[in-house]
Amino acid sequence: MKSVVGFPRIGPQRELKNYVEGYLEGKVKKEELEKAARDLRKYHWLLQKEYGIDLIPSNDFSFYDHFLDHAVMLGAVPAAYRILEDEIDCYLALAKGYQRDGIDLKALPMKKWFFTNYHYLVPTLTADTEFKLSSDKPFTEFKEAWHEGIKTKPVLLGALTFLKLARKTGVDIYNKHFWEKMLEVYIEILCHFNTAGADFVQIDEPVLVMDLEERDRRFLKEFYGALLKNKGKTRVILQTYFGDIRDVYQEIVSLDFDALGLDLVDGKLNLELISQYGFPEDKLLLAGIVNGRNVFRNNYQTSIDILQKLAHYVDKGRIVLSTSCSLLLVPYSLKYENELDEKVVPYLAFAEEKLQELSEIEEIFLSGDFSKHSFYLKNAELWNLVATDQSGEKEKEEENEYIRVPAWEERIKVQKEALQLPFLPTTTIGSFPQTPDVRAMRGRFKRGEVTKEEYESFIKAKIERVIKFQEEIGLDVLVHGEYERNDMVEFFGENLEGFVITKNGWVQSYGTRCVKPPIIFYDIKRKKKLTVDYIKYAQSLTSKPVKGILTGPVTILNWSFVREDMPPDRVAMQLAQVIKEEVLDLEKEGIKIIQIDEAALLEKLPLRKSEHKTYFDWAIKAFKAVCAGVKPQTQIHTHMCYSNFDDYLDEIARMDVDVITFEAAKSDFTLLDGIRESSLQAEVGPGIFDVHSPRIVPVEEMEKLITRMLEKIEKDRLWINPDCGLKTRKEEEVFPTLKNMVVAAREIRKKF
Ligand code: THG
Ligand code: ZN
Repeated sequence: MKSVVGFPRIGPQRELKNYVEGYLEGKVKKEELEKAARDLRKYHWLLQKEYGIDLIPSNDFSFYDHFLDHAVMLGAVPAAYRILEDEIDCYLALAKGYQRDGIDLKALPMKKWFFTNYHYLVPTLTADTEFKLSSDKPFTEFKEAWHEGIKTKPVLLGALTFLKLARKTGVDIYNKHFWEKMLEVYIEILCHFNTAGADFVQIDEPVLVMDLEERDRRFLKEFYGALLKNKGKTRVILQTYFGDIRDVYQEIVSLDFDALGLDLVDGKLNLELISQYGFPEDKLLLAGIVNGRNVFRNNYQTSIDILQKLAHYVDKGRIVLSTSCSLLLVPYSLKYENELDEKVVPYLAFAEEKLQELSEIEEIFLSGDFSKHSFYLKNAELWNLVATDQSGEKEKEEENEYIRVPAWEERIKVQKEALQLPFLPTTTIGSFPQTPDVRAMRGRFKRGEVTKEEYESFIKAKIERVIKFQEEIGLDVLVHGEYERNDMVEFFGENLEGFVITKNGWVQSYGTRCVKPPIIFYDIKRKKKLTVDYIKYAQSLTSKPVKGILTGPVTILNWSFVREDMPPDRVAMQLAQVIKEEVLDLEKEGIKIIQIDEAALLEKLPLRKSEHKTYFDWAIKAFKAVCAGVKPQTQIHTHMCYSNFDDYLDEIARMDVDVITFEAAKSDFTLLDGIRESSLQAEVGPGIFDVHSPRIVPVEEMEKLITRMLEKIEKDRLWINPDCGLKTRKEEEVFPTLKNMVVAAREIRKKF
């Protein structure tokens, strides 16, 4: 048998994005939106059926985010939003906010989904939360598929994952009084599926791969002990992914689940757990062998090895082949890629190709002598071709070879002398709004409708305009606006050697927003300067310093797909070398400030604390390798976002940057206390307005904020800037706020 944990839902051509955005803009009718969603679901189900998948998921579809769907279904949303009676409107208000007709509802905050680039919406659980079955989405989808002749496996988010990942104010999630009502809702859902004739239900508990405590184990026993008494004829799968379940394996196998889904790609230890503790004879084992987080073909030899080991403990008939996690994290299909490097294509498998892989592996596994099977032979030949010995090539450098000299205290003096900036210097993070004309022009250039010269003079005109704007409002450190870049990682992927770029390899990042991660396939080299020309041009237009903006090695790595036989630390160091070449070229051209963005430094931080140190060691080493060798008077900035880095300030201090800007406006200043108490020496720019809000922020509000920040951070250490890049905003939203920001900084300066 074959199972898929979840399928992408944005549509092979990002159809859902256009429908949802169209609906929000009032250009698409609700019926059209609903029909588009039904069509997509049908397409996903039939495709999986075509490839012979036995356990096809439903309720993995979402208009925006599956975590929000789940919160809505449990009734765990603030009453204020119910003022919108229409189900979809209420749902989208939670996702995007709603400001109309005197109603002002804010969007829920977002957070990264484990170590992926997917963001889920974070509901808040309070003492007022009243759990109540509030949506029939899972049942509707089940019926819809049944109508197509497919009996799906409905997917539900598990209780512990939901409780642990939600925000809590004033509630103890482990207190039975709090979750009793939620249990009733889960029971009600199971009963519904029983009645509807569902053979399987999949409950996702990815938090089980994290470090867990005794109270988590107790919760699992109590909650699932009670829930599973009500499963009736429906067989319940406990699905885990993103790692191994070492802290709860024995508890889980002793519960009355009918099947256990284990990730055998990210959770190598799962195999050991089975060999150590055995696997119950009454359960199915869903063996997650096809990587749901990467775009490379499966190595059949590796998978067969795992399956054969499993077969010592579980009879073949009870092993179900599965993806390691939901395929939400990979693009749809290679059939939309007609311009890819032909040498690379055979090594790639997107969601659709992964379905095929499940079929092939099953066939090989069940055939008597697998080593003669044509699928096996073909796959073995493929991987033999690229098999390289990566072990010998690793250089044996030490982190201390990357120490920047002189030390920060000395450097910062030299820099202050060289830059002559006022105190509370004002700047932006790098990108300016990518207005529709910029996107349109890039599209035309890529399609060959305008020449390189036309495109370049268009970009230069944009740079000229934004430099002029920044001078007019009086910013101290200017940027060139990044008009030449689509995405801060894709751009570097397109212009460096070693990467492969797809045409349509979109992956949902949040809601209707997608990214197109570049693929690292070869050794990385810089064949030409990447950013120097435009930044140099921008600097030629002004006497103020223009900050050169680059993406750092760890972020490029974390937002790319990387071959599984390439050790990440080694790829990070290769990336560091090419970014360093770019830094030195910028410096040579007279750029005095260089920002190396590490927006995603913490994204792939391992889920288990015991593995943090190893990660930080190589990630920080790579970052430092970029900066070592830069002149003392060249000021190195970095920018970080999307993570709670309060807990990692001492690690961040090790990056030894001169200035760091980050998102703080929303985190209530606790971060500033943390900074004061940490070993971080750098000057800091805790963003003073939230770039994700379209609101124009008044001068007085920012003055107040700066005054409060000055209670925590000395005046000579504080920078004034927005909390992130401005790429996704509209000019009319941010230009006035930027102007106000500069005025606010000047007003405060006057008070000293
Ligand atoms: N780049 C990459 N990953 C990211 C971000 C990024 N992950 C975290 C965060 N930023 C996610 N935020 C966004 C914000 C906007 C968009 C995508 C992710 C976006 N995407 C366009 C869309 O969906 O229409 C498509 C991209 C494009 O047109 O170039 O707007 O910055 N790698
Ligand atoms: Zn940011």
